Amino acid sequence: MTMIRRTTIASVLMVLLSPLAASAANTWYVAPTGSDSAAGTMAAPFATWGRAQTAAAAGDTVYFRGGTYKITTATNTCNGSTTATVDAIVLSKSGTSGNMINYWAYPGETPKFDFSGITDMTNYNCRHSSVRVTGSYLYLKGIEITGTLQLNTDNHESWGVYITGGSNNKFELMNSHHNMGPGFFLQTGGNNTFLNCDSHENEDTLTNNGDGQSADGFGCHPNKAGNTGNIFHGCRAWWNSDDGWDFINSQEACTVEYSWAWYQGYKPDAIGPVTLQAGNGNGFKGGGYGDPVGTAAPATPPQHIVRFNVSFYNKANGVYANHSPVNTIFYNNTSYNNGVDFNMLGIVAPMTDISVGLLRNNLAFGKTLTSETGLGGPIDDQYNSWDSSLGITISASDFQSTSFSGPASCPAAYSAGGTVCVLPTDTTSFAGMASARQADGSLPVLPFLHLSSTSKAIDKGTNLGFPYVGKAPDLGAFEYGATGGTTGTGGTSATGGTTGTGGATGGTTGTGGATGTGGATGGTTGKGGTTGTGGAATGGTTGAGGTTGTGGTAATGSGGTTGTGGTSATGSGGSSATGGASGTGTGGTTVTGTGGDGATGGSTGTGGSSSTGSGGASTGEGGSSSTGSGGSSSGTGGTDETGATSGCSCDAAPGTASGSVGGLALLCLLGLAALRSRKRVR
Ligand SMILES: [Ca+2]
Ligand SMILES: [Ca+2]
Ligand SMILES: [Ca+2]
Repeated sequence: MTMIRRTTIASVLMVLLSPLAASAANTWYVAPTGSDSAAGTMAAPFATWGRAQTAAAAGDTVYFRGGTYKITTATNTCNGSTTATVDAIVLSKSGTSGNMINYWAYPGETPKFDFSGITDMTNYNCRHSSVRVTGSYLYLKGIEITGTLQLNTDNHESWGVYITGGSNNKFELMNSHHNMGPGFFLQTGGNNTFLNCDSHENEDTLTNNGDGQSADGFGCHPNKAGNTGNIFHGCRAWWNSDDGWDFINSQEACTVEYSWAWYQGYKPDAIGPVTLQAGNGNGFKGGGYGDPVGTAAPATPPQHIVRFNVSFYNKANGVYANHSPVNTIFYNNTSYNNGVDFNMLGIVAPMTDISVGLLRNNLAFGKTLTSETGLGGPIDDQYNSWDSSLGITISASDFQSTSFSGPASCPAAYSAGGTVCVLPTDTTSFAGMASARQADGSLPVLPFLHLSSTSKAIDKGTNLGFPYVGKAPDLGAFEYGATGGTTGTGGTSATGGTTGTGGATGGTTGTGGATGTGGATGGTTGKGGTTGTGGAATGGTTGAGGTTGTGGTAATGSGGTTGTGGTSATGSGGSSATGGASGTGTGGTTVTGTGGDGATGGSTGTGGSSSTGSGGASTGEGGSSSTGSGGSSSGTGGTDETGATSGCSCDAAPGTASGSVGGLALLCLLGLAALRSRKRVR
């Protein structure tokens, strides 16, 4: 009797809400022990990524359980060619804006995809791409990629994660290593975000122009006009045979920020380190088109952005203009003990050497500080540590620590799919720079290359529009006294929007803008957060536009890299928030919360609209004792995770339930759940 009644109610709901039912997100599971003929549930997971892709629709989440997925076949064959390309996994199905397809590690577990078993010489004796991304609006998180092979010497590199057409994708906490080619390589596509990813110990041993010549940590080479907005934030590249980051032959600009690179140009896992002659060995390569200028150069070459990065102990250059014909933008980088710390070699077609680079607030120390800066050309070089007008000479005492050493040994020599040498638990090797990330995925906070309290680099920079502490920005990547590190709080909870109602009909507890905090009130070590994504603004954590949702509560600012806590900050609530009206209530509108001393927190929070209520999209600037900004983030109220990162230009996470649609969808989901539970019992 009870069952009949439930069924009836569910059926009625389904009929009434059927136009919305299709949008209800599903969750799928994949496990090394699964089966592709299973239902894809937690209890009966799929076995392969491909099967999960077939099942997943826009808005769905696929969870990969921990363990090793040993891949031995590709989706195509070389067809007799030794130079064709075979793809092991092709992600060709797209999500949509606001409804990405999520491919995520199951929380707390590490799914490892190992491609070193694709050794069949009959079918696969050509180039390999392990995870090829042609789809858009995909969100990959927490997945380990390893073992991409080269099987002959007829080619350049193979590729770990290879983006050839996909746009608006997000790659977070991905770990790509021991591939015979770059860990990540973007060839075509725009607005792809790489957040907190690691790429290390990659070596293209069999590349036809020399062992190690092309295995970069991260390659960004968008080859189509309009492929803008590709960005790397909070990533690390170490011990790759070629370069950490390489932007050669790009039609549009790429950005790398708050990222670290070291030990490039050496053979992975070989103690010494052991030089690879063919491996270039640069930390950050800022563009260029080869020498002589290659045919790939567009009429107006893009200006790549390289800022707030740390580069050290790379074989060749820490920061390198790499024959760019225009001024790459180099701001606030720290470069230490590389062959040359800043090499600004540019070129004018066809092959006249010049000096390029828009350089501000950079900090060089150890070995050769700069080179190729006096060849003429457009170079614009001021407020850097080597600028004689600053009157300073940097020494070790300007840093909390410059102590660095490689590992004493590795468990195994390099091989594709081999063993990582320096584990996250090792806080000694590499000055701890390869050690575990913080809980939110941001980089660890360590004394290495942070400024000492008496550092001559403090306040020697010029204001470039980024948050800073004290009288002026410091030189280098780590602002002294910037607190908050990774999770700075901006001002004291600046509130954006007080009485905004999100969504009139439906939705549950929509929150517009969720307790954002920008700037910081104190880091763990009281040291500046270079990588602080303070106030990774969460714009509504659980569905926006609820009936009683408050629009734009507590704007989220970003402690950001140099965000400082507004100790005496007084967050002021938003004003004139307007409630939702019939499904399009905006929550937390037009709020200008002030957080922190002179910091502003939260503005323009909208909580929930009829379908995609965004709440608390706030541009909180908060929290620096002087001008630390609390976050320039646009929190979307409908997001289930984060509204937007701040301090960085990272993509916002996808929105899910929102406004009235969210409510209806939830009801519908309940109906679906009821139906599914019965179905699976069968
Ligand atoms: Ca190279
Ligand atoms: Ca390279
Ligand atoms: Ca300062």
